[in-house]
Amino acid sequence: MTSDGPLAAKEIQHVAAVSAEVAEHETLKYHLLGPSLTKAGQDSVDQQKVSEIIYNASKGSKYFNNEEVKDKNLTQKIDRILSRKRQLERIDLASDLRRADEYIAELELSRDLSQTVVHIDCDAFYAAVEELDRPDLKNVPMAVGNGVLTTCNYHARKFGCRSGMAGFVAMKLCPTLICLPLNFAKYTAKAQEVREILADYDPRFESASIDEAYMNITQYCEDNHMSPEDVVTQLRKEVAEKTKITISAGIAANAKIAKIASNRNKPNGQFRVANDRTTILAFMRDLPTRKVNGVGRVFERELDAIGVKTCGDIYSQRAYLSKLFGEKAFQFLMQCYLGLGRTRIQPAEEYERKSVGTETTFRDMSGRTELREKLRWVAEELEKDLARTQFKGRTLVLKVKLHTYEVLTRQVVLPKAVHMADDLYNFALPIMSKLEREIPGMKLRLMGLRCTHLVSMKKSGIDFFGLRRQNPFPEGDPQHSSPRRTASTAAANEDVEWEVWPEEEFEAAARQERQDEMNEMELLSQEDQVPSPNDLEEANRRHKHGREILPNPSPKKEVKPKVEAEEEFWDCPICARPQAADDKAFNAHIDFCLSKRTIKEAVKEVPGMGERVTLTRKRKAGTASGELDRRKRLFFG
Ligand code: TTP
Ligand code: MG
Repeated sequence: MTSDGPLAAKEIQHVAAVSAEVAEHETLKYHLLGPSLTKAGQDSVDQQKVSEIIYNASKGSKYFNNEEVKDKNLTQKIDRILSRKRQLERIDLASDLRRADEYIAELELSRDLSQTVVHIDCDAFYAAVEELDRPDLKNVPMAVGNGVLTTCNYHARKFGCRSGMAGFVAMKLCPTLICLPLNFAKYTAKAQEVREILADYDPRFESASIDEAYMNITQYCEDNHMSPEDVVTQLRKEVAEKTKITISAGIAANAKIAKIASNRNKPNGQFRVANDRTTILAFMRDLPTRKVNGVGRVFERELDAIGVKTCGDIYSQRAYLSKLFGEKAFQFLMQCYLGLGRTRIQPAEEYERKSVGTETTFRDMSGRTELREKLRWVAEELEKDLARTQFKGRTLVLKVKLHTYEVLTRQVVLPKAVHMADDLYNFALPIMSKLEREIPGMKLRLMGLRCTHLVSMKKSGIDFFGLRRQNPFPEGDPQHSSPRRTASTAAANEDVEWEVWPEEEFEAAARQERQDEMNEMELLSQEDQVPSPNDLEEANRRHKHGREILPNPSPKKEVKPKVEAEEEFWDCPICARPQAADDKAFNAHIDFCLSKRTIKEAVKEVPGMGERVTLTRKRKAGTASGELDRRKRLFFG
């Protein structure tokens, strides 16, 4: 060792410490860029500069400190993932590799290229609606929302402003930004005008939020002898003429790709990914993972750490994914790599809900009376939500966020299904009191109540297996949480595990991540000022807004033939289940049953796959049969 050896070692240590700090701040700065980093209209923005401004503007705030803690935790989690990966690299993963390849083969069998799915999304929606009343704001940077921006027009986006950003940060990026207050009634009315036009193209379109929807235009193209591009051009033109706002659209073989594609030519544009396997694989290959609905900020960083930056990178890591991220993530990622997604599009109200809940954020609150008043208010909100969705809950979950940002949830199984505010309050109160005893002087900044194990209050119907649903959850049966699950259980069928499609779960998780970030941002914007009750009310409405489910309007252009007869059913000769007495639907069902059998036989013939098929039947989601069952829903809705 030379004489300056010890010094060099110290220097190295110092440099390492500094670079670790720099790296830490880099990830934090990236984190601070916010939930809507992938929003359209920001290609020319210098994100480095934006992140510096956000960093400096929020430094020292409670929000900043919390983000710093979250970022450190994530960095530690990533270190654990990497060390696990290093361990795995030393062992033989041949069986995992084979399993992944078999899964790919199986997914390929489920690939459905027969449908044309469109995702439409209004451009800068709230801002566009406001501009109709204030045309003078069309050509200047403008945003909607005061404490936190809900959106901004494309001029403002060039400065780095975007939804989910604290207003005072946005003003630093663009000092001339004009911020308008929210007016939900106007946005809801305009959304309804758009939806009325969509119903003419696909009466069974699926609203995904206030300004976006999925449609299946296969039938429309066929009936009108038009190409998908022409149909969508016509639809966009019609929306622009009648509602005076513009929409963008993505056209693809499934919902996942259509959603990614609708962002490609925003604003006022459309993009099609052809229904062709090679085109789809090429499209996914270079796509950054974050562009997929369901990959949020956290998952993006975890994937990046193991070298997965694009969906194409997933393939080379396929043997590790299940062990590093779990089976569901493995399935979801393989589907992303292959560009597979659901083709079933249905009115949002037909989805079975797993839970109904509400939560509210506020400035630090403590004290027996205040917390009880807040709990009462939350219970009343939940009663409204349950009434609208027509559910009662058998389990009640209380969620609180402490002033330290720690989130706690506690749940109770109820002796009966409840939906009234009094009951909700009375059952939640003991849980909250227990928390108060555990945490003396408990100070909260968020409180929420959620009902799970839902019991439907709706009338019965026929499910797509042809099984008649008679309000299937006897109130004393907490096991069966949704009509879908009971239908599955009652069917006692080997293929019924179709209901959990991993993308749904990942999309829900990413949505939750965005909402949590929006809440945090809101609190940051309130740190220096006392929000009025109005501000709080507005914030709570904003969180809910857009996820309200309204029935689809009826089509105006033509009355489509009724698909189902009211009370008559025919038995399917293959599966023996009753089906709606309608020629077309009945034939489609028989085709489906036959094709299912053919595919099963084909799968069995692939060497080494017979065993796999048996295994996958036990698995919850993403199986070939699962996809077919989904397709079947398309026929029967
Ligand atoms: P988006 O479609 O996400 O955004 P946008 O329509 O404003 O812009 P783009 O052109 O990129 O589609 O959301 C639709 C509306 O929902 C948006 O105008 C405001 C509201 N919104 C919120 O209230 N909170 C949010 O976090 C986001 C993202 C949107
Ligand atoms: Mg939009």
